[in-house]
Amino acid sequence: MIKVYGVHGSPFVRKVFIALDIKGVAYEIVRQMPFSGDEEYKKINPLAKVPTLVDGDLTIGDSKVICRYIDNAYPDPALYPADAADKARADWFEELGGTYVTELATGIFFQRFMRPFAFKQEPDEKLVADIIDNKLPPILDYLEGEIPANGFIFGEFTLADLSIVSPFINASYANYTVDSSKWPNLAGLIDRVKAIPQVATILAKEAETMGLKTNSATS
Ligand SMILES: N[C@@H](CCC(=O)N[C@@H](CS)C(=O)NCC(=O)O)C(=O)O
Repeated sequence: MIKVYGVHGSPFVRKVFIALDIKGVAYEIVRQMPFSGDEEYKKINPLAKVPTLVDGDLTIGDSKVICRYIDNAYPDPALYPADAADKARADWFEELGGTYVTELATGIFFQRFMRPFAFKQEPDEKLVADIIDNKLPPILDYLEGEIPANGFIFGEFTLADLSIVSPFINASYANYTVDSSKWPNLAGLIDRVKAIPQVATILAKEAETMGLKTNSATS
């Protein structure tokens, strides 16, 4: 059976769990905490990041690489668009979501959630305010122009939608919500992605394992 190394709550591991659940592929979760300095884990993923996927003889890291593999190996239903230009655009959104957007959104999550709960430190609210007031709005404006008012970016749901939404789910755990009066398309996409049954199931498991009081990711 496929093994996925990681934990509930990581925006990257979440993508892999949801992709496998939508495909109906069974998998075992091997609990691997990020930032744990686990030397054994580095033998299968020298970057020491989660997720890592093991499928028979194949061992690979990085959610983008893993999700591409899942989509190729288990094609039904497709989780990336078929058209070459759309595919490239989906890759762009996955890259953007997994880098800059994650950096900002998980910056809020790290300060307000991880610091108090995992490291018993006060959050740096100045840093959080700088992200919310200055750094996020330009990228939210950009995303707003790329996201349709209804449905998903490419009509059907793809991992591009999830890659954009996933970081905001983490930010919502730290009381940040995307203002639907300013960014209605993005806020709507977040709600539509969260309503997909396989996404809702994984978010319920996150709430359970992380002891969350669930907040909406939009307001
Ligand atoms: N590009 C990677 C990023 C994975 C990543 O940064 N995972 C975080 C957890 S959310 C991690 O393991 N961080 C540990 C570290 O950076 O040492 C992916 O898409 O899988």
